[in-house]
Amino acid sequence: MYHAKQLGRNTFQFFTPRMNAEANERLTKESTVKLAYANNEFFNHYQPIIDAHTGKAVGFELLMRWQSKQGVIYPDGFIDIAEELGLIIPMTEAALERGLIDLKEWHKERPTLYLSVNLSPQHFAKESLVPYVANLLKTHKLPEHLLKIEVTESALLSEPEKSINTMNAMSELGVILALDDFGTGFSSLSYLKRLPLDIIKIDRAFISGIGIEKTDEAIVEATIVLAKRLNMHCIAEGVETVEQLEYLIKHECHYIQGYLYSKPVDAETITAYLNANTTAVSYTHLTLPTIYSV
Ligand code: G
Ligand code: G
Ligand code: MN
Repeated sequence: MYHAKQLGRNTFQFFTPRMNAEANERLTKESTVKLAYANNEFFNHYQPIIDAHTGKAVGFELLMRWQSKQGVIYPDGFIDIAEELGLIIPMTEAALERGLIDLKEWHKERPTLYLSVNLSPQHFAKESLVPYVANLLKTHKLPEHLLKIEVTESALLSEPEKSINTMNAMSELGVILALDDFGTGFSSLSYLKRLPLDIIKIDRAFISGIGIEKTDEAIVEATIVLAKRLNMHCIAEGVETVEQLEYLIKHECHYIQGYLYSKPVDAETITAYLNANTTAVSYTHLTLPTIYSV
């Protein structure tokens, strides 16, 4: 049935032994994810978002990981299944709660740091999301603007009205909204007008073309201009080279996320960065974006 549905509705497919194997594999995977959730095997990594002017972190994106018996598994190995099982909501809530505890710890070093969290479309359509977040921030005594929520355009595909209501309520609460993976979806520019967005994250698919592909550069530049004209900030994702960094700074996108500064790392590593207060990297000395200078 899954196989036929994947090919579109109103169709049929003959059942083959290969599909049987696939269905079994899926079932096994589902029960492993359920068990992993019950056993608390999911944990948080964080990737710094750097202000290139200072070379210091302004905040961190929470990226979930799974410590399985086979080793660490990345989100593309479990998010789909967690969404299908409806587990993505409690999993993300648990991640957010861990994240806020870590953020409070980092605030001892620097109280302006924020946490940026990815929410799945399902979560956005849930009415209790906003009161849940409001309550959580209160419990942790955190100002609303230090939580950022990353949404993708796919949040608007299934239940657009509900999602737009949630976004408006979230924004009224004071939480900051970022549009993730900009340019990779169906990118209707009208969303930029309708949604209370504060940040556009330029997808790494375009950043990786800087210095290589004129089309990618055109898209990056246009996005930066668009964000500026709409009074939004830009964050460049997947920045890996000094050349990309220089290009972005020249075009006035100075919030940078990518391996050039740091891969996603565990909470203790972030605490260590902050305690060490590694020398800031100013963009006037562009040749030395010290890796890990948070
Ligand atoms: O590092 P990377 O492979 O970690 O992350 C891939 C994607 O997985 C991210 O773009 C994000 O959309 C998704 N993701 C990561 N963590 C979470 C989470 O806690 N909740 C949800 N819903 N998605 C996440
Ligand atoms: O939420 P989103 O899909 O944007 O998540 C960001 C993803 O990009 C995560 O999977 C993260 O591990 C990955 N990532 C972050 N920085 C870099 C980078 O510099 N290079 C590459 N290849 N991937 C990155
Ligand atoms: Mn993201």
